[in-house]
Amino acid sequence: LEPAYQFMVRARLAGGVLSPAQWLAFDHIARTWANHTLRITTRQTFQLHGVLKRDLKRSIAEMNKALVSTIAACGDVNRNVVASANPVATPAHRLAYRWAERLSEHLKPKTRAYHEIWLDETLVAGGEEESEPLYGPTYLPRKFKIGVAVPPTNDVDVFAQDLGFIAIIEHGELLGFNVSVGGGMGTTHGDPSTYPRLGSVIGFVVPEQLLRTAEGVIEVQRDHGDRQERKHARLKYTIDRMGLPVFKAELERRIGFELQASRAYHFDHNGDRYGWTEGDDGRWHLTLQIESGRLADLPDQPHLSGLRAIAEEHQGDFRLTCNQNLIIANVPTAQRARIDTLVGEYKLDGYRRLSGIRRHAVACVALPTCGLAMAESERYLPQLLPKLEALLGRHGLRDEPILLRLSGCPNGCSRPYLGEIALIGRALGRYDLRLGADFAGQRLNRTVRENVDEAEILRELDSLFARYATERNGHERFGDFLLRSGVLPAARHAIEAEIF
Ligand code: SRM
Ligand code: SF4
Repeated sequence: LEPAYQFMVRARLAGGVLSPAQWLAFDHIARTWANHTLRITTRQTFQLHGVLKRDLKRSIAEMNKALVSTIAACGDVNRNVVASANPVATPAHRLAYRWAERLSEHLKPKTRAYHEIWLDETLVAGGEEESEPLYGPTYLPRKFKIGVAVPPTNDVDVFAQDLGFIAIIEHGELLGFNVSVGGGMGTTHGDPSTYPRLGSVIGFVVPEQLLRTAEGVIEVQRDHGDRQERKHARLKYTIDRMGLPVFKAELERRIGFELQASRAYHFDHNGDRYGWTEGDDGRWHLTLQIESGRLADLPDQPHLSGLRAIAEEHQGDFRLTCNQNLIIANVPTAQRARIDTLVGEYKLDGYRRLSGIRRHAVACVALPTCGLAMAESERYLPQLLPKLEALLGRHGLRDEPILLRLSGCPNGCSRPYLGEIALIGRALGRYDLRLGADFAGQRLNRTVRENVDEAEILRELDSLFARYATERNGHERFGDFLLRSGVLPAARHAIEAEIF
């Protein structure tokens, strides 16, 4: 008798967009074969947890029936391409999203093995080498991630991506993209040869050069990435080993053109805007806050059912965000009131009452499903937040926006190295406390206390909040204050996103 092995299934949803019909398919799969929850991830897609081995094939087939694949959502290939979650604001935004979709499609593995294994397609002769012109027979040394950001919003944390594209839009026209390479978060406790790294901006390409540029970066990583030591296999280490100028020259040699000088851009923040916003075409978009991205039916918060009810009536689409939130997008004016009614009825209107820190809190899954977790994260957030809110309230900072990121281990799935405050799991109940990132995903934080428990974390933060409340300059952000005031020593090496 085989044990009841259970699996996590992750979908591929470029830019986090799905139709109401696709939403209903996910809802059905979650209720039938998973643990009755849907989990919005930090890469804008859904994960399903608790799928039993015998139900895996049915769940995956059902997703494919709804025209959603799980191919390359994991593995040593290009993963889900993330894109600014408000690509409907203007035509240029829409165009930037289309490019993200094209990247996703273009870089998808060509193998039919997925279809043969999961969708009962007839076996086709021919090796992977022939069928994978880009990845080749051995694929990449490691996972590879791409994000497309549309300034001034850096909701995709573009500098955390192996390859980031920053849309340059002037007078409503998409001119092209700045190219950022070598971002990545994961580290290993106690191993200084591993580190988080912000992407380096190496130039600008016009839209027609986008796909070839992405292929080129992937080719260089494929051929130069470390295949001996898995810990050093991500693109960030390849670039630091080769040196950025050599990497860039090799990229340009392969793609056959030189990158132009990078263009000016400015990011304001990396969060989501909650509530209703209007697009240029008169349609409306409602951003809801979903704590840790977990949609479930709790007795006082029937969120999963609420979204099913909305999907049954909604005429637009849904957009998942990299901050684990949800946009009910493209709502015609006439349907707004009905959506508001459903949102209220199913207690999805919490976004109206959020404290500043709750608006900007992201937590990775961690226990009980993540096999790599060293400490709690998603399940700890609801306990930690009220304590932080109480401290902030005491110092008159309840509404101050502060980026909080929790990860159950140093792999950094909540991109914690970009939190103004971050906790990174060491052991049950113990975390490294990191502080001092900026508010727009352009500066890494640094470790302030190692392996401390909640009481010590709260004590440390209480004294810092007290100073912040009295010593900050105007609207100075918490992370910036910590640096300017000298609470955090000046960095020994540059940590701002590098402009090459
Ligand atoms: Fe992650 C591994 C969850 C985004 C860095 N991540 C995992 C696994 C699959 C654990 C495993 O390998 O056994 C986790 C599954 C937990 C579970 O029970 O569901 C997991 N990662 C997640 C998600 C669900 C976190 C979330 O709370 O939303 C995110 C799913 C993304 C997606 O939809 O594709 C998720 N992971 C990230 C990010 C953020 C991002 O991509 O923007 C990072 C940091 C960025 C980066 O890659 O550098 C990230 N995950 C990792 C790493 C460390 C990689 C490294 O270079 O060291 C691992 C471990 C590994 O790959 O060996 C990992
Ligand atoms: Fe698991 Fe660590 Fe990722 Fe959290 S950061 S989901 S604990 S691998």
